[in-house]
Amino acid sequence: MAEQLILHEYSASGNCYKVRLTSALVGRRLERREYDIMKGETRTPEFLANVNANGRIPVLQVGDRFIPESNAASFYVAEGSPLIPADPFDRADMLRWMFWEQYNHEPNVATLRFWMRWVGADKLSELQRLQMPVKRDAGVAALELMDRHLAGREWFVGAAPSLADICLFAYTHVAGDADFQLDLYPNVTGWMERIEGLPGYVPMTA
Ligand SMILES: N[C@@H](CCC(=O)N[C@@H](CS)C(=O)NCC(=O)O)C(=O)O
Repeated sequence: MAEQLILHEYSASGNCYKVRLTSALVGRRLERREYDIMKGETRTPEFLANVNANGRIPVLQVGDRFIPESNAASFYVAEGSPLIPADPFDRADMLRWMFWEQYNHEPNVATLRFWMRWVGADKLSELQRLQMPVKRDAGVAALELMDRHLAGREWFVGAAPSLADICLFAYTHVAGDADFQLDLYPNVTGWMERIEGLPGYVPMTA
């Protein structure tokens, strides 16, 4: 019998969507447990002691073990599927894009989305207000780089969809929530349509 997978999550989070979309694409069942991050439900002593000492979701529970970090959790779910390239160079290149996503894309695009749509402009701290233009420039640079990379290719790595595409899709397709103009990046929008056409695709709201 396949092991039980439980996703500890907040469904509006793109990081959590990565794990859900991966599991839908590879046909692995996930049980879902919802936490309201706006109420600090991932910061309780119980959560910190038993689920993730880092106080964040997503966390994938595999039996009685826990994997925090969206890209690591998605990797676990995708292991053995065509989303993980067999070729060592392509596999490393996939990881390159997943690390890049966490350093250059998510801290800018996702953070701005959270600040603008969840926290609200009037509730931002002085520091957050100062950081907004820096994050916007960095987010635009990330989207531009993606658009250039996708010129003349269908997927981020090699000739087939990989986990890199899924991890990059999660916050790219909702970048409009943070007022990024996705229509400026035609290669990115074409790529997003290809992901939405993959067998098993589920939208973020599913
Ligand atoms: N690098 C982590 C980031 C996780 C993260 O920032 N999670 C946010 C939601 S997207 C969270 O749990 N926020 C609640 C909190 O920090 O209290 C990942 O990729 O999973």
